[in-house]
Amino acid sequence: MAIPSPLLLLLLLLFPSLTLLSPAESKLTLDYYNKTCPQFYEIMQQSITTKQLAAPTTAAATLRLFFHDCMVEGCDASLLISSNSFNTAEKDADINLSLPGDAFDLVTRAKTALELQCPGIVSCADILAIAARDLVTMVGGPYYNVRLGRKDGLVSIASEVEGNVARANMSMNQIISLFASKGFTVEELVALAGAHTIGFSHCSQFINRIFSFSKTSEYDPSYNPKFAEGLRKLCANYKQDPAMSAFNDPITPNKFDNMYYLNLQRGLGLLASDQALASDPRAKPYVDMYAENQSAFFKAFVHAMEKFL
Ligand code: HEM
Ligand SMILES: *[C@@H]1O[C@H](CO)[C@@H](O)[C@H](O)[C@H]1NC(C)=O
Ligand SMILES: *[C@@H]1O[C@H](CO)[C@@H](O)[C@H](O)[C@H]1NC(C)=O
Ligand SMILES: *[C@@H]1O[C@H](CO)[C@@H](O)[C@H](O)[C@H]1NC(C)=O
Ligand SMILES: CC(=O)N[C@H]1CO[C@H](CO)[C@@H](O)[C@@H]1O
Repeated sequence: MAIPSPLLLLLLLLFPSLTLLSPAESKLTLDYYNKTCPQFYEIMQQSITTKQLAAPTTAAATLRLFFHDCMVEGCDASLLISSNSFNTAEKDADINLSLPGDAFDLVTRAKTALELQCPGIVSCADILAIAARDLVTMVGGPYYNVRLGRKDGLVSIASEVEGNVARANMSMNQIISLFASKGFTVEELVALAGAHTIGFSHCSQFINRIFSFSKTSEYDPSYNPKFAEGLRKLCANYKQDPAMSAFNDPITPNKFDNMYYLNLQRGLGLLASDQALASDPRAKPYVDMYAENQSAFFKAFVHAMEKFL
């Protein structure tokens, strides 16, 4: 991409979702690098496999990184831009504190390998998109098409992350309208949230659900009591050890499957935003459908992921 004109820059600042669904992006194609970098898929596959075998948390870290990158200014790898003394970048917004290093490391490694073969051709945004897809597939999830040709963004502003990224303590109304503002229906939101079938969350993200929850209950009564008890033990010392984390899916934590939805039906939703899907009348029918039918979940997940441009 050429250096953005001040007007474009202003537009991007005013309408952060502009790049997500703009007509310009419809130029993305499946075979974008076939001529300019024929080794693209092979190099990606190699970088991804090596990294995932060495660090199995890479899959979840990368999927989350891709999602967050896409929610702010479209999938432009702006999340990879570093801060400087004039600008605090997206990746340094406090919510990004927890974005694990493995995903950044994978993109850097793949980019380095690709630069050796096809200098200056492949964008980091496309690397991140393919990595997320291949890793989802590698841990048991469905394969979906990733159209290529994204340009890396030059704009990355921490303050834009707030409000564009979903928080565990947001109300269902807030989450639904956030996703709607990015072009996603409630059905798509519920399908995308199924990404929490892998990976983990830090105690700080659900601590208010397990200690001093209310006057009448020490923990959130929508938790399965045994699960709440386990989490209270796990997180007892989280202030001393802020890295302490729990699996998002306590039953099959490393497998991309529909267990997430079955968990929600049993009070095993880790985050408040997870559990809320199972009680909200707009979201619940999809939770129940995906809990019952993994193919339906995979089909909806594929459809929603293919919308991230
Ligand atoms: C529906 C609203 C959502 C909320 C409120 C939310 C919130 C969170 C939070 C608070 C964490 C834990 C972060 C940490 O402690 O490090 C997390 C982890 C994660 N999220 Fe979400 N998320 C949402 C939707 C999504 C979507 C749509 C995706 C992907 C398509 C996604 C993928 C992930 C993954 C894979 C992890 C685990 C990361 C890891 O293990 O490193 N999330 N999410
Ligand atoms: C592009 O390359 C991929 C991987 O090598 C291949 O599967 C695909 O068929 C190619 N597409 C076209 C249009 O040549
Ligand atoms: C939600 O959580 C964030 C940190 O994750 C915190 O800054 C914010 O104050 C919380 N909001 C509410 C309403 O609790
Ligand atoms: C499960 O979902 C798939 C995909 O939507 C559908 O074709 C199939 O009929 C569903 N199976 C059942 C038992 O409902
Ligand atoms: C605001 C803040 O604490 N940002 C941190 C984000 O994470 C990086 C490391 O990944 C830290 O260096 C920043 O200080």
